[in-house]
Amino acid sequence: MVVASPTPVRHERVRTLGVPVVDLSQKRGRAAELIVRACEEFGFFKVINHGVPAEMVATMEAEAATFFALPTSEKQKAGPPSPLGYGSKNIGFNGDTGEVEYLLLHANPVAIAQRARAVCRRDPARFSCAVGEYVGAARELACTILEMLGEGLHLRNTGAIAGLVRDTESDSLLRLNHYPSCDGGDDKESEEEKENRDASNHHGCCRRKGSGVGGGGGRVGFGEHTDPQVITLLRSNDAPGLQVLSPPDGGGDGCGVWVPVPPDPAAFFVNVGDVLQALTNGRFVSVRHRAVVSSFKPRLSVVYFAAPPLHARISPLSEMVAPQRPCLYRSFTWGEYKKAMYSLRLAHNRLELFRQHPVAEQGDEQQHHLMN
Ligand SMILES: O=C(O)CCC(=O)C(=O)O
Repeated sequence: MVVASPTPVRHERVRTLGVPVVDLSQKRGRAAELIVRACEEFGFFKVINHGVPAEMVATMEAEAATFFALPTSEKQKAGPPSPLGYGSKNIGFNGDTGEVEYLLLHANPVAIAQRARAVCRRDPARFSCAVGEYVGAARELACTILEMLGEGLHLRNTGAIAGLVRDTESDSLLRLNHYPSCDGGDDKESEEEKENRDASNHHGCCRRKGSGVGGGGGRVGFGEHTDPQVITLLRSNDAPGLQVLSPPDGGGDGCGVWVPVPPDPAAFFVNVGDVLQALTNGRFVSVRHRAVVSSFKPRLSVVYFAAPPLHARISPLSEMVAPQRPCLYRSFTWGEYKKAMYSLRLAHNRLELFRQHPVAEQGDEQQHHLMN
């Protein structure tokens, strides 16, 4: 029987590190190189000058804020999460909890319009329109980034990965997350947070200190996990909370450090998902990340998960496999992967379930390749 690796035990270490920034207005070839490097080293980067109109983003955020401001009984009419729909504190079906409420939507227009009737009873069309436009722009940005990845990796079909997300049957999702502030909604900033914000404005990185989740005794909003899809595009208001693990897979033995990501409402944060790790045969690593609850301000994040269709078959791309780099993963459909994911806790390393047999169980030829 194959058993997924258990939840990692990690020391609570938080450290300042700048995250890679990719300016999409620079020469495409250079931006593509930077994206490939960021995906290899961090599994994570921030994009600026991305072309998504600020008004569209503001409209989406306003819709999210309006929904989360409703009385609980109203919000519950859009739940319980199946996994789509409104949920509070419980994440998934296996006992994960956090200080978060969320609305998970399928990104296809028909599903958005249907859910809108429960989410925004006063004006469902307004909600569908805001979400539909945002999802369209996020999908375009995700596909541009994936095409650039294809170019940077010198794939024969540079559009192959983006094609999975452009497919009309793509299983992409949008999640709206709302994290309350630790002190119940007071927007006052502590001295330490003010210092962090000033530091991040100057250096592009955050200087949190101390122990505990987030280095400041914060609580878990959304626990440690990787995203299962191809890539994720996240943007948030100006409240901190997102942290990524460095190295992206923790480096084994729980020795990774948590890197707080300073918020930037004008930017998108992009992370490699499990499917992209499989497609690149482990060259890119699906980054472990989490959200901690800020002590001074509620956090609102809007997250687009770019996914293949359920029936799409995923296996390492032929250009990513070589005698010195044997195929790490067996092929699976996105539907199969999702099923495995829903049976596991948030923090499990689910891609391990799809690893090829260990070297000792493979043929002699494969072992010979590995030894050379
Ligand atoms: O809200 C955040 O910053 C992180 C959210 C996240 O990781 C998720 O929704 O999967």
